[in-house]
Amino acid sequence: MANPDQKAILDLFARPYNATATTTFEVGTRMGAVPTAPTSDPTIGTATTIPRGKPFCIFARSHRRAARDLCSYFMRANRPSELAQMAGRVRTRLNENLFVYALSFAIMRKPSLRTVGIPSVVEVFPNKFVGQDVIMEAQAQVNMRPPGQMDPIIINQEFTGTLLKPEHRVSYWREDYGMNVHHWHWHLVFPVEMELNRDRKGEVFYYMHEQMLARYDMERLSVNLNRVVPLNNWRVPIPDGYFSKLTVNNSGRNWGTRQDNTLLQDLRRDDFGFGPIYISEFETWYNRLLDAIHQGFMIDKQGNRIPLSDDVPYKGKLGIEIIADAFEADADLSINYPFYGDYHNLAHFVIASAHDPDFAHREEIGAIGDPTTSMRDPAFYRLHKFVDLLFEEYKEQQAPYPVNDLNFEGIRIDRAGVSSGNEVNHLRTGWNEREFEATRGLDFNSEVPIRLRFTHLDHRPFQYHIQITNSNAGNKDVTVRIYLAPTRDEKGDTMSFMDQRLLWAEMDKFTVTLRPGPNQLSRASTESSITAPPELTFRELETGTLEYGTDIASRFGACGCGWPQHMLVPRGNRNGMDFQLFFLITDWEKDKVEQPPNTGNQCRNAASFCGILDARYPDRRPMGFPFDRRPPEVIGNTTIQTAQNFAESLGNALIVDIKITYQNGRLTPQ
Ligand code: CUO
Repeated sequence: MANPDQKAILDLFARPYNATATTTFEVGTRMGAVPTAPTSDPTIGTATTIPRGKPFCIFARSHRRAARDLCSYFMRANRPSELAQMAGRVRTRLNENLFVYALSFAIMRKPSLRTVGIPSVVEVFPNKFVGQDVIMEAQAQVNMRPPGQMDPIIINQEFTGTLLKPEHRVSYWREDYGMNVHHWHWHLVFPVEMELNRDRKGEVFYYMHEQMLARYDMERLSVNLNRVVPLNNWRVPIPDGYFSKLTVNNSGRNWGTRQDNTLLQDLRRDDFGFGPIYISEFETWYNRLLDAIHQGFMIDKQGNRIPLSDDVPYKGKLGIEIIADAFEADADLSINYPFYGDYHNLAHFVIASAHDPDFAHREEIGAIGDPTTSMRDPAFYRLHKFVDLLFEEYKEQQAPYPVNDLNFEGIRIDRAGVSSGNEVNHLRTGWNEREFEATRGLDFNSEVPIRLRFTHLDHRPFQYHIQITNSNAGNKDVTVRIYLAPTRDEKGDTMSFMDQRLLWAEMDKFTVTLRPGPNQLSRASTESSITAPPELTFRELETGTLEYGTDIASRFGACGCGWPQHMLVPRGNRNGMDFQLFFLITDWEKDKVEQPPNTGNQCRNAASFCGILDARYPDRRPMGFPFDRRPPEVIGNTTIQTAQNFAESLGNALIVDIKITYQNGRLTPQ
């Protein structure tokens, strides 16, 4: 049985819509300036300004302020039981999504509260993962079937559209529950304007989203789609519409939809506290950011020049971090928020409101407005590709890494590869299933579990094998970095270094000690530096034999943030698609980071994408190293034109050709 604290907390996550209240609604100003009028309960500040039943959108500044107020209130609790009491007192007056966000935030942030687990968001808000038809079918089963006879409800991968639209070929990826869970958690642990300045937050924003795009493009190439096109012209319509079929609450109210060929328009959503925000302002902000990149400095509010460089940090920050804080944007961290604007956050909002930019039709915003659902919309990737273009423009201004930063004297990779069962350098993908229960997230009573069965891509587990010779006299601590990219472009041609550069997806990164002489390393795919164990369900948390005081986060990987393990490998194709694995060994002496004492043991899963809670990002190199920059023109006698040249010119790197074969059916064991 769960401990009493866990039970009390789970009760707060269950049936989020099953409470009634009225809330006040306040109008803000341009850029979503925060409401200032006091609310009836000063302890929770502006938290009650978001009405119940409406979307909660961290991309809107007024909602971020509401979240900050509520989180500060919850953070006063010192024990889960105290948190449960405090949260229980205010719950009925708060927007359901805001409430769950702030409750999760406090449990994640405060070590003394981390003795309880957070149930999977799939079970808290099933309506953000399955369509209204599924919820109605569940309701029908509850009403009509005798108890004990409920079948799992199958979530059809075609539920939002058909293959008539080419973009739908990757909907299984965009609409994967695990990807969307990851994105919700990522924004929960790297929040904007929440009074916590996580180590290298802006750079993680750049890197995690850049990696998402690399993986999306790998998936697109697997299904014969071209790589995603950046949304660089807001004056022409967006060809691809999106109809999520999801609901924003339990009364069947839909997220806003976007028709094909919708033109983005100036924003006047006073329901979110926005005055007019013009498309032309985004162009101005973007041009200012681009100017800064090309001039090598940004301008702060006093008119000072703030230099941008990834080699020489400014007040401890790399240039990529300074740009990302201004571009994401975080008003508390931006070097000059009024000047560089709120580009990325508000861009989510402009796309989310394209169908009703002035709220004339009283339509809800689209799914791209909530991190729990935004990865479903094809426009999300077009927007983020555009965001990434700017970051890449900056990265291209940086000098190539000097060769002595890339090579590693005395360390040589002799051989490397992967094995899966008895197959070598051949990975296989197919379909698998996972069930969740929707019972507690839905607003009707059922004595038997309502099971949702999701189909998802998966792969056979595999092992990396690396043979390394250490010709130094003593032991060497090293970092092993492993990336994956497709070998060929859309035309079937081998890619140049610069073309393939943006497709390298991190697969793993770990430290190990090499003895002098030959070393044979093996590492399981399940240990990846980007993935996290699945979130815990209500049932697992309820029936777990967790003792009071156990740190659930460190024992069970309940931290949530992390790429889903089942999406680690891209789909590939039926004939066996060519990919390359890139292995690089670097010196831990140059990579290591001094951590604050007695911290850093919690939530280490997926550290590459999610950092470590309460600790510094555990790798000193710029994120994406070495592919974040253009390569040196020449290494030794080799002119660097491809990643193959690059690896061959460094003894401590190796490229291995592999195939990924997709089987259109259930993933079979070895
Ligand atoms: Cu994760 Cu735009 O930042 O969605």
